[in-house]
Amino acid sequence: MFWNRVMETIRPEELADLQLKRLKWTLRQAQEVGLYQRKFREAGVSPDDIRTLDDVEKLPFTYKSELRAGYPFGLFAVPLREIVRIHTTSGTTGKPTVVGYTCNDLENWSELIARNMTMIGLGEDDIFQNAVNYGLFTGGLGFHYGAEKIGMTVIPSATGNTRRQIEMIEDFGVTAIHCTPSYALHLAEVAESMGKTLDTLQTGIFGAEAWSENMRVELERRLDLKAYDSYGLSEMYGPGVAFECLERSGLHLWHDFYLAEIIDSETGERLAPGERGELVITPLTKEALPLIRYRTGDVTRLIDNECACGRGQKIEKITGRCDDMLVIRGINVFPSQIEHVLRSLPEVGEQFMVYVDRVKHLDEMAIEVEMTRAGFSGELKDLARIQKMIAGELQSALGIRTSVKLVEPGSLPRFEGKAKRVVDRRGVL
Ligand code: DLL
Repeated sequence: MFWNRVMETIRPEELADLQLKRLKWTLRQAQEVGLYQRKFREAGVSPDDIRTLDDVEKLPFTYKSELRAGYPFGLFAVPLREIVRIHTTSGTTGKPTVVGYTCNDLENWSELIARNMTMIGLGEDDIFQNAVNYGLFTGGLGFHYGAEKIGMTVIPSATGNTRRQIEMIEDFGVTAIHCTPSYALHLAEVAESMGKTLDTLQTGIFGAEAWSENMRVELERRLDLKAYDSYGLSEMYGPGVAFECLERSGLHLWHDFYLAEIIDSETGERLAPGERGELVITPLTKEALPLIRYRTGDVTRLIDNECACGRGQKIEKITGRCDDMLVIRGINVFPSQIEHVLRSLPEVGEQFMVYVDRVKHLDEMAIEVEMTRAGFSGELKDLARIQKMIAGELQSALGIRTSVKLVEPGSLPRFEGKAKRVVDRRGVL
């Protein structure tokens, strides 16, 4: 099903014309911003030099640090009186990034979420629990207005009070839920402990953090639903950048709103079609906060083959962020790869934590792994065997030696929003 069939299935030639037209508009919009006046001057380019879509390569990148430096409103291209909403990113280090929206920006954002939801068959008959943080985080209000736009019955449950969330699913007959995959796992755990099977739930929309295919298998089994991946970032409105269709073989990136490139994050060179690298996005319709070639830091590749659903360009499920990638004794490891291995092992319980240290100039990775209740009450010699088996699986999948410590079920942290499973203590005294 389509929310906007014309745009979702637009022919490639028409799309290229539209993208170019919108790119030129975005460049004019960017010229209202001091940062871009300076960047264009320094790069020796003028928006008039952009005559084809490939010319975008002549334009400078935009970095998150530049958005931070513009705190709070320095990058807005419209007067503050035209801004009707502000969101910010959490900003773990330094000032947060501030994102502003005009009325048109909010309208466009809802359109994107409406497309996402309609694409997977949701609509007026669905009861939708939006179990993400409402407030400055874009996941709450972003999904809320998109879901209302297509006439779903929206329950703005936000996060927290997990037992109450589970009661609501049951009492209101919730058919679709949106949360982070980490929180979905916690919901499953608590529902099981309450003896609830949540029979009405059919669809799970999970995003805002990287999650593996094995996590999908686990969530689908335990919550008995179909799980879809949702990708977005605050700088581009929020969720609504790319989303899985019913085929679930990649996420459709909304081609009339975003121009995507994949680059080598070290050299900044554009990579050949199909190669994996850093996703760079130029949004094509943003009034308040136009961005040119924004470095998302997210690792993926473009998939250009035709999708059975009839829509265009896709990206592969995000592997992680360039800056989340751990380099352990020269080997690159993403936390999502660790998760993928652990979730394939029935002996492993809910949660894990990864610690990286430097011991005598060598990187050491230690993983605490929660066991299942049954496994934990087993005999000591079984525990030793399981520990060895997990370390062996990790070694063969990742190519590095790790020390594994088995811990009691329920002893590691749970997450309501994005999970933080890696503690890198190298360089910290
Ligand atoms: O996380 C927006 C969002 C809300 C997306 C709800 C999906 C659902 P930020 O807080 O700005 O925005 O974080 C953006 O989160 O650059 C990725 O690194 C990561 N991320 C978001 N979605 C996914 C995903 C929201 N599906 C950052 N898979 C992005 C992997 C994701 N990583």
